[in-house]
Amino acid sequence: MTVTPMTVTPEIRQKVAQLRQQVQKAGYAYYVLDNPIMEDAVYDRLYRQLQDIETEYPELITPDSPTQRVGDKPASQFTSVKHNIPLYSLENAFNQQELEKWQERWQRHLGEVADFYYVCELKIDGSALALTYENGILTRGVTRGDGIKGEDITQNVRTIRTIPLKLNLENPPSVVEVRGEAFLPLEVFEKINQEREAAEEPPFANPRNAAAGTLRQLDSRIVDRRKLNFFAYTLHLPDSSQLNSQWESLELLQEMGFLVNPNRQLCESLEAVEAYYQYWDTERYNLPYMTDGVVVKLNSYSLQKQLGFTQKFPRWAIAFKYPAEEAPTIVKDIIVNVGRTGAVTPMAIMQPVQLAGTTVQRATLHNSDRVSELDIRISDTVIIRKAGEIIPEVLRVIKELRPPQTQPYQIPSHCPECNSLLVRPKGEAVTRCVNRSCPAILRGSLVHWASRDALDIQGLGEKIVILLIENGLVKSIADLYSLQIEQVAALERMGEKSATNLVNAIAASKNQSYARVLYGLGIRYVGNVNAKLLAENFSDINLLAQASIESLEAVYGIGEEIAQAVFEWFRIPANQELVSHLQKAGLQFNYQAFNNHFNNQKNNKFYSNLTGKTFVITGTLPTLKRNEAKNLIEQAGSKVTNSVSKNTDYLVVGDDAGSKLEKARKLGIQELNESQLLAMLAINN
Ligand code: 1X8
Repeated sequence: MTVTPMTVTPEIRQKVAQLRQQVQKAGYAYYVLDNPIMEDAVYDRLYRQLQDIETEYPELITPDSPTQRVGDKPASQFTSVKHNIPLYSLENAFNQQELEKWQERWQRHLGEVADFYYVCELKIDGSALALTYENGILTRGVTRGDGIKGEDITQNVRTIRTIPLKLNLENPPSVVEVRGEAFLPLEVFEKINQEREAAEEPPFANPRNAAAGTLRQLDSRIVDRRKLNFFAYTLHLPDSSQLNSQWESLELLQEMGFLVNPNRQLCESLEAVEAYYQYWDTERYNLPYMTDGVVVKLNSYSLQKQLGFTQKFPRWAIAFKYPAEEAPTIVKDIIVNVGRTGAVTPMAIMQPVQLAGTTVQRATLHNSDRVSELDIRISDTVIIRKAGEIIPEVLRVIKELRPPQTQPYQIPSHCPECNSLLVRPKGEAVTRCVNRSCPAILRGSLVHWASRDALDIQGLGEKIVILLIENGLVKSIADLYSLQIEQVAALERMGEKSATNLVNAIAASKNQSYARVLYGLGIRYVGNVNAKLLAENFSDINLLAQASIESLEAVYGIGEEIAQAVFEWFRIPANQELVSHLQKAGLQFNYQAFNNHFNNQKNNKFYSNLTGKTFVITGTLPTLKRNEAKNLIEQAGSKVTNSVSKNTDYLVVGDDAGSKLEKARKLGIQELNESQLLAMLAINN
């Protein structure tokens, strides 16, 4: 069969323009206004239609099409480019006095100023970006860099849904430059850190580092999944006479389609600025993103112009920072902690100190390289830092305050828990206890199993875990499920009531999802996000246990290292035995079983004959076009319909699935993703 190229008719052009406008408007309402104007399913359909036409007529694809946010291949590197206008940093004020001094300074510089306003904005803990729009189209996104030159990360910037690909302006100027802060919502930040800890990678110290790290990812598909966001705060137009103030700029940025932080305020005096600062000092903890201060700017552009810049800073703005969550203290001892994977983490034990609202007396030193780098010693004065929910860390040692006759610290050669020789594989930062029966490993595994994001067993904390192990009641995770109330009640400081509660909580954990169970097993690199991915793609633990490295890697989001780690975990006989014991105990090891109450179904639908079955497809599948999926299903003797009803046997679910998925879940219809669909079709052919 020969394919004749289609000619683009005016009708098609018009249809594409219309679809783009609809999809763009819906995206704007959803992401920027946080106020959706259509159902997900309707959006899906429009997006899909647009995508289909663009596939058929690639010559119609434009860079501002809403389908063009995520690139299909990673960049090999980023290029360094010069900023159109340099990015200055801000002078800091740490207290009221410094703020007043700043006001005196600019007033002295200007002479008498009749009246003025300040604009107060929240200072976002993120990474600054400079965006260039040419004739209204986003053409460049650059990191701050050193303020003169930055890295061109346009491909990554395009994935941020609150950055318009096209400005909402009737007659856009030839060049518009927009600046703002790219940031990670705290929820995403915490997820990323959990994943990193599961992978034994050091967590990001703060959302700023995490945002910067994400923006420098070469693969824009990964950036896309990280859900960066962006607040715009500076606007440069070619004709500077068009704007009179920062406040007007913010309003225009908003009209142009940007997300502008709503918590801005015009202030008539420094007193008003201080009140704003005080208000947000407590209120900032209720925001879904991190702020570390208030940016105060003189509102009037004419005053800004008269003041200009020093070598480093604008004279007309200042960052009024909240006190750093850092504090000095003294090291009393350095110990090592053996984790559930056998990894040895050196920890500093310190004189208790108040930090970010809590008393801190332990800080992580990460690994032995970090210990050598810091050259931390017992009796040293150190600065510790706490960011978000992370364990505090030692930031630096104040060597000037070191007393005489201290000794450099050396990581012990033997495990403090089981006394076996510790090993540090070549090229790795982590020192490990490799004794499989080290009590520290069992203890850590049980604590992890019971933790909030795993099986969430209330009352099973470290203290109880230690008691259970010391009394020989628990030698493996599976033993938890055969604990008797009397056994637990006999433990120190355990009554009948708390023992009953604990045994009940353990029993209740049998209802936790397969994904949580997978996470709880503590497989290296499998944090809760990866656990979900694995559960969705290998609907049953036996499929996962038998999966090849290639099929694991074929899951979108599962990389080589994770695939390798999962594969190896299931090759270890003790792990196979653990899974089998947990299965016998009644834990969930099946995705459908959990979601759709197929527990009691004798013949698993997954492998059944497909003749006469009814499928519905929703969302965008990763590789198959909808028509291709439909053809394949029909070849297997099933039919594909458009809407979900009680007669639907399977719902094939892609990205951005909408109301069909909701309805299917209500009806308990079995869900399949693309790889499951393909596996099922392969089995039936
Ligand atoms: C940095 C930041 C600014 C603002 C918010 N967050 C930041 N991190 C703002 O003006 N709203 S301005 C700025 C800078 O100029 N270096």
